[in-house]
Amino acid sequence: MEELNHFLENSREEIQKANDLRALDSLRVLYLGKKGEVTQLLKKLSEIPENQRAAEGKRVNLLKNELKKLIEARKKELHELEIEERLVEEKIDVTLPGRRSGSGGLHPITRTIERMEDFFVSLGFEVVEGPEIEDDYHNFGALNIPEHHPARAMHDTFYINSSSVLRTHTSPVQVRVMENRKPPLRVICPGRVYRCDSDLTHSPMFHQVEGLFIDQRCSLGQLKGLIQDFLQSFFEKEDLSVRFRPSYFPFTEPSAEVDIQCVKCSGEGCRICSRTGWLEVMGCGMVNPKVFDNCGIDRNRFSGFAFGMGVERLAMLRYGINDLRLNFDNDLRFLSQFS
Ligand code: 2NL
Repeated sequence: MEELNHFLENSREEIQKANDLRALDSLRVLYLGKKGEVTQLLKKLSEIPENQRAAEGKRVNLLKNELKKLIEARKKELHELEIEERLVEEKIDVTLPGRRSGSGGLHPITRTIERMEDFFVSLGFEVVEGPEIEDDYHNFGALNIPEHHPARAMHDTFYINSSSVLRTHTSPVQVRVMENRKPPLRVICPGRVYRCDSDLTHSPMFHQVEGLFIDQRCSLGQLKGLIQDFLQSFFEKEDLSVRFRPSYFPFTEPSAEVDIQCVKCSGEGCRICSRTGWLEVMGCGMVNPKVFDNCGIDRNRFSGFAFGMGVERLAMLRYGINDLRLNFDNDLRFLSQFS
């Protein structure tokens, strides 16, 4: 009897010491399992003299039930402890501000294109897009760019095969519009263009926005007014100075390049404008009648003007981006400044 009491006290301590359900279950197996100590005791009852057997059996059964109770109680305790621990561990402060998922923004080039489109759309222009792989005729021939013109040279144009190129400007989109529709026409053509040229200020892929206006009587004065309004709106400066310098493009006659007063030094002269006070921002002109002939528009009934600009250059001037490559690196440290 003393032995059994001793065993019970020992077990009680061990059960109390069990720190998790797995340790507790090991004890249960040790005491009450098939080969457990109490089970062994019950088996050994047969070796006890018959007159003591009933009393001894009762004691072992009591022990067994007591152990069962102790283990159940400890199990409950451990369960409760575990719940308490989890409550502490998983406690959330619902008054803390949430972690917001960052929202992206539009790329500065996209934003610039949309800004340009918005201006012209507000004046009744329609945005038109076209293929980036063009045939030689739509990219060059129809635009009166002769066979020997430097723009056709191998070093400027990515050739896909002898007659297909990556478009070097978005003008072929407008050629297709002229071929397929009847004037009056007002279209604005944004998109990717490609030139085999890569250095600090040239990227083999860049973006252009070109515009075309065709009606019965179009004047250079209308073109100048439209371009000046656009640039003053784009740079948000009502009194921005704009000047037109005579130039040459095969597809326009007369042609002009457009300068604005330097956005950095306001014309004082600085590094950005090479001390001239002026920045070249686009080209334009009256559509060359030869282009009308090529595209099936009656040169005697209609006249038109066109213009083109590089998006990267205008985006960089507007946002103060000082390295062309930033536009193509997709570095979030740069991009997140535009969201
Ligand atoms: C520039 C100059 C220009 C055009 C583009 C054009 C298109 C057709 C007919 C006539 Cl279909 N002209 N486009 C005209 C003058 C200038 O772009 O410096 N672009 C970046």
